[in-house]
Amino acid sequence: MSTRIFDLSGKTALVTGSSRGLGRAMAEGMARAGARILVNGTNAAKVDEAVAEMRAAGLQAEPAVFDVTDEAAIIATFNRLDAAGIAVDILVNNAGIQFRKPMVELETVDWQRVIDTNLTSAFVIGREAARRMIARGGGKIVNIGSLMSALGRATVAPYTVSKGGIKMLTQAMAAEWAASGIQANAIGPGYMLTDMNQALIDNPVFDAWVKGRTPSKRWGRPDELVGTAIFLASSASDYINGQIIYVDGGMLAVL
Ligand code: GCO
Repeated sequence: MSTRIFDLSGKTALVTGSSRGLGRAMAEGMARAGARILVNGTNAAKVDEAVAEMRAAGLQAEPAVFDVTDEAAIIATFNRLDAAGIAVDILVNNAGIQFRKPMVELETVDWQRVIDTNLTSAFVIGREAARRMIARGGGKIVNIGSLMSALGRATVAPYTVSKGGIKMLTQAMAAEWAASGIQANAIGPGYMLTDMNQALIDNPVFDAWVKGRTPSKRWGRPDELVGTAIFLASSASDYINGQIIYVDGGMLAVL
């Protein structure tokens, strides 16, 4: 069996939230596997910087600046891509925010902002991408979940609910779109070394807990998601649908 089953050459991937963090790591990895990346973020300067850095490394990258909570901007982006003859073959719904506060102190506006950014955006962007993928005979959708797709942790309720929803949205996408040639799956990253987690990384008690609770005894690196992202974006996963693969150092496998 050739490794060409992992080849993304000729494919275009929209990766939301890909100017930095996990999204940037997956975008670069998928670009090295041959994909053209539509780099997304809300800050045009940061997106342009990421595109320039990827191009300087010989990778195919284009800017796709929009707020994943702005439905009109999402639709306008897909209409612009249609007009330019650019088909999104692979969608990675990665954009997400964290907001840590006990529920009894949580304002509803903050709850809604997390849900809108982490979950509703995946539905809206997924719907726009799927309409076009169905017309073309298929595509790949990779939703980014979390350990919180499976377990709760105090003070991160909206994030937990959004990531639990990502798992079930993935299964709903499989239920409705698999017959049209779309494979929708998810990745559940464990505790990764990202800006979003910097406060936890810098907290000696939390850092020790992660290292003790994780069988691999360490935090994960963003680049450690690349293999699973390529796998789920490639023809190697054509008969996999509605699944979530946890890249968590074994944390969810053990007590
Ligand atoms: C937290 C963290 C987690 C991780 C990741 C784990 O506050 O517990 O932010 O949510 O970021 O999602 O899978």
